[in-house]
Amino acid sequence: GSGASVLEPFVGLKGEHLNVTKISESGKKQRKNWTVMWSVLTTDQLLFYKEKQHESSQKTSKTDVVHLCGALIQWTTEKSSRKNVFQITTNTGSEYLLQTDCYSTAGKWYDAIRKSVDSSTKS
Ligand code: I3S
Repeated sequence: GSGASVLEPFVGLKGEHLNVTKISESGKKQRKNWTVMWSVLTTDQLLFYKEKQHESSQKTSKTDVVHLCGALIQWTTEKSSRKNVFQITTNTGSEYLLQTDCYSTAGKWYDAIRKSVDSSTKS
């Protein structure tokens, strides 16, 4: 059906505000610039929107798509002074840091993204 790519078990993760910064693009270091993004996880992509998306809304403000096939995800305490920071490295050499002050929220996203990485990388 429609929306089949949105993981049903991750209902609680359809969208949430997370702090995000892209620190590398195609292997080239970027200036760190933390931004609050409305983040949506699908089976093989992490989508970042400037604003929360409403299901009725046709307009989209998607600003970045992170392809999770072949990506790496790891917790890091070295790349930021913030707490609960994890890094996603894509197979094209882009690096993102994601963070939220709530430990359980960060853990929930880490686990779900890792599952998407694993399942999209295997298939
Ligand atoms: O890794 P850095 O350079 O210490 O990251 C900090 C900077 O991005 C800083 O901005 P300026 O470069 O304009 O000073 C940010 O305000 C900080 O939040 C960054 O450090 P954290 O530890 O928050 O990731």
